[in-house]
Amino acid sequence: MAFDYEKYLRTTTTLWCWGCGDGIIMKAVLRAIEKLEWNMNDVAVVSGIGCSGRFSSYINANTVHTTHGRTVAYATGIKLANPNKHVIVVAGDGDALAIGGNHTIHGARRNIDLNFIIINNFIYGLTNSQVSPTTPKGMWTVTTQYDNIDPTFDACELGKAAGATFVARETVLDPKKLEKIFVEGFQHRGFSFFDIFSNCHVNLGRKNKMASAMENLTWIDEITVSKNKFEKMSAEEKAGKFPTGILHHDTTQIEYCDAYDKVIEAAQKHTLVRNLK
Ligand SMILES: Cc1ncc(C[n+]2csc(CCOP(=O)(O)OP(=O)(O)O)c2C)c(N)n1
Repeated sequence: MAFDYEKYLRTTTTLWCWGCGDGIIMKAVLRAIEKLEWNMNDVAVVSGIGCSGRFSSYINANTVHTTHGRTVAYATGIKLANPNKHVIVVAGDGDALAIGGNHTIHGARRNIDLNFIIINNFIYGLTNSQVSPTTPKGMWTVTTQYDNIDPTFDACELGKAAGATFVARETVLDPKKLEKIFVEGFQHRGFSFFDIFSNCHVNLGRKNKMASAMENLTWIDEITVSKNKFEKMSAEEKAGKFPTGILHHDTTQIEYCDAYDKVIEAAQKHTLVRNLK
């Protein structure tokens, strides 16, 4: 039987461009929610500004459409006040890694139980193609009209270095794999960091010789390799490629709401966390 997406949506009309990968990611999120049998009353979706920001408008859950770059700050407050709710955070690469880069780092560092999904389309999509921290070197954007000279961020390396305890990358080319890593990561207690490669043939592709969704997706296919294959490649072969799959999973670190409970307990007993038995 076909999956009933409408059950989870406020509207079946979405305003993403034809062929945009954002809908593939949203559907994979919804299938993961269904698989985990989460009650939508217990789900909060926090998104920033941008095409990716529309997630919170479409999904029928507890939602906040926040300011650009501040998703993790809002989500941290929601999670600390409601530690039993499932919080899904959605941000574009500009939102998560440029204007909101600082919040991303500190959310990961605290290991708060957020499911942080970066929709990485390598560009500022909504505002018509400004350079982002993941725009590849040599690509044209409206703010780099003689080509981008900035080195490209590897978001997963950043997430891992900052302290995220679940780090995974997938692409919209394989919706089944996407669903699977969401199911795995959503169950992880701690900061789950997802770097999801998506196409923006309209604002990245148009000026970079991949004006159709298929051309943009073909390029994404070319720059990604499964983690197992990647590990066997030479440094030369690895250049410009990104491994996919679960790249890091550490279950030994304390989650931030659990750590904060200790602060509450210490305050109630007029002692210090270190003195608790
Ligand atoms: C503080 C602030 N600065 C700038 C903007 C303008 N703005 C809206 S969306 C956007 C870019 C979005 O790009 P990205 O975060 O990569 O998300 P995408 O649209 O690609 O999903 C910008 C710069 C804003 N809304 N707020």
